Amino acid sequence: MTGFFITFEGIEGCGKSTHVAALAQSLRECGYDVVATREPGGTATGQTLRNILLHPTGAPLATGAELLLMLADRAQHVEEVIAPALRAGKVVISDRFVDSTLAYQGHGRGIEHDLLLRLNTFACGGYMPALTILLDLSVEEGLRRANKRRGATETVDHFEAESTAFHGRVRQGFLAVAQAEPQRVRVIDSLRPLAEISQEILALVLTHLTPHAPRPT
Ligand code: T5A
Repeated sequence: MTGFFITFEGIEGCGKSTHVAALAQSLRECGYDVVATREPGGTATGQTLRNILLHPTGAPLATGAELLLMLADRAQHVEEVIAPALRAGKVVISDRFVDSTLAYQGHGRGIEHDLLLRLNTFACGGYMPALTILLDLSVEEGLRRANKRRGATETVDHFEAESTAFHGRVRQGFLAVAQAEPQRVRVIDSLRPLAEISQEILALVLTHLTPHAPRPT
């Protein structure tokens, strides 16, 4: 049996981590075997890469280095976590995946789209999400929420420190992916109460799951 692969995408502070956790819990309560994971940092190797990516020391990371580290994280993540879980028939939910590369390194940094598609294909080894939830929110509100969650003690990471214009391009990048692949990518308005969004996501996911990953007996 093959499992079902779901990804969550969106700008900083749009609510991905919150909704990944909520969906995983709801699906487990329904009897599904769920693996919740994230990028970058879904493996031990990936956690090391995440530290370099989010808090680089010394000179700023070159754009190409940033991209290749994201892809190294993904290749390891697919081989070590995602592929085995899907082969075992589990529901895999990842906080960020290929679309983040298209939005951040493509629209944000300006790396050519076709190159990113080819490199993503290589890093994914053929594993692509069947369903992607894009939590859409204004940049201002996303950064406000991210700042509030971080509090006074945690430092701003490399991406959060980018300009509002950068995050605006990233948001447009995600919306462009959704427009190009409306069957896979579902846009959810994230400027609503948490419970309302969670319910909508769960209902959407259950309509997709039923034929693909039957509830275990
Ligand atoms: N990256 C990643 C790339 O550049 N390329 C890539 O290929 C990949 C994979 C990862 C960084 O890496 C970059 C993108 C990222 O910048 P990260 O720390 O994982 O860094 O950053 P994010 O994924 O952006 O995680 P955040 O924690 O910043 O945002 P989330 O997970 O979207 O938001 P969340 O759930 O933590 O919510 C933020 C706050 O808002 C509240 C929550 O309670 C929380 O306090 N909230 C709401 N409040 C009111 N109403 C709602 N509806 C709310 N929903 C959430």
